[in-house]
Amino acid sequence: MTSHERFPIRGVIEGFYGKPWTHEERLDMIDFLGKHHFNAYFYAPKDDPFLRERWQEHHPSAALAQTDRLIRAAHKAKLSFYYCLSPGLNMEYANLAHLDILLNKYRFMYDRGVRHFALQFDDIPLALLHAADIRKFDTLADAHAATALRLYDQMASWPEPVRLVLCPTQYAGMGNEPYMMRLGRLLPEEIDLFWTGRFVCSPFLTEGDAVRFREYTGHRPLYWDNYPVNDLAMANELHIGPLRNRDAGLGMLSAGYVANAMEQVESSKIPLITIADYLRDPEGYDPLQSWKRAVEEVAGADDAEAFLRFADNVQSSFLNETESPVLMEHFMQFRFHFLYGNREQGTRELGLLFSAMEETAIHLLTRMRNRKLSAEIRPWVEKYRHWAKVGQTATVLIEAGLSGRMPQAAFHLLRLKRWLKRTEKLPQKVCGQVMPIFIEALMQEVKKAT
Ligand code: LOG
Repeated sequence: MTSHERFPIRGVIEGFYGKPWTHEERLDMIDFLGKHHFNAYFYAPKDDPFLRERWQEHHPSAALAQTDRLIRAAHKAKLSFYYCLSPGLNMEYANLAHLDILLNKYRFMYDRGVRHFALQFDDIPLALLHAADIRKFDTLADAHAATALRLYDQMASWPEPVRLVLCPTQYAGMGNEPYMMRLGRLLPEEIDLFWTGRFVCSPFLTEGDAVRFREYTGHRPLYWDNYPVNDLAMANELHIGPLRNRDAGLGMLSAGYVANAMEQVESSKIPLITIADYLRDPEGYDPLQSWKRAVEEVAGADDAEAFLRFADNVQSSFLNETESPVLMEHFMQFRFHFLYGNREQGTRELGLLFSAMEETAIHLLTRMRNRKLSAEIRPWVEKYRHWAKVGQTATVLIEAGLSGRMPQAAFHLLRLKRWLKRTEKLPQKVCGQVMPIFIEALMQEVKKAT
């Protein structure tokens, strides 16, 4: 094998569905990436119509002035600025006029200083759509390869060298799907192929899979990791936990690693710092240690403790199923006290726990220094505050029950049910099943007692 830099491409892609980042947010992110060991920013918001739905049209001139500033900022930060077009919704691959429009659109950005381009065919049908294409090409892979090769060939005549990256239509799997194998075989290795691993959101990325991908396709994968992105079906999750379960050896086995970020740009910085740590030193990477440092940096040293208390309850994702480990531990202890120890003391501690939870929520909502972060996480903190209220009501119910004050207990039971209803109406994922299970256990005790 030829010598190879570890993770040659270390990027972030603005590649989510939803409201694209603003110009200011992009400038801030580019600055952040430059300071954190990344070397590429991929401009690919799914909802910029001039990249995808209306790919044949020119960008409006107001947007272009901003793009110029982004390109300059990226280069100043030593990042490659990747301009990414997604023509596949309606492109006729056999149509030379379409190919010219596409080439001219890239050329337009080349003239503004861009040297890195992506051609994206994700999230389109796997079948050819136009009659002319069906006549000309055997398969979709042939059409995609022909398009990429023609573009690349013409780009080669431009004064300065450029890079081209392709996102296949079947970007998840093993790499041995007929489409992927054929595409890989038809394209030279220098055109990198994006790959999200076995799944769209892959719980693990392994060395074995990377080796096999190369055997099947002839390309080292360019990882498109769908973390921390939280669009579409994941919109109720806030992905602020650390990167996990990416093998240490991927650096030498891949063309690079690109993280798809969240619409919540400030919150994205937390997982992105852990990703930068992983990319810098995959063997030494320690998710929890890296996470704590990331939170300290983004939330600020004064607010890090409160943020981490909250974030412990908002980390479940396809990377990590464990939710609310600290809260869970408290509940286990409470059960011990309740069954075998000092019930009053156990209940008192439970009360303190839920007051601290509410205090943490209020702190983050009103006093956190990073106001942008505070605003982005608000819906999840609100849900957390609601769980605190549920917990507090549950605690006074337990106290009333223990001291035999049955009318009060009945009253607090009603209040508990009301808070529970309000809380369950909030769709944000916070505390996972840990709070519901605690309340369910309490309800069963109540049933036994009445
Ligand atoms: C899209 C991506 C989206 C992500 C997560 C790729 C290559 N494309 O299923 O834009 O943010 O999933 O929902 C995708 O992953 N398609």
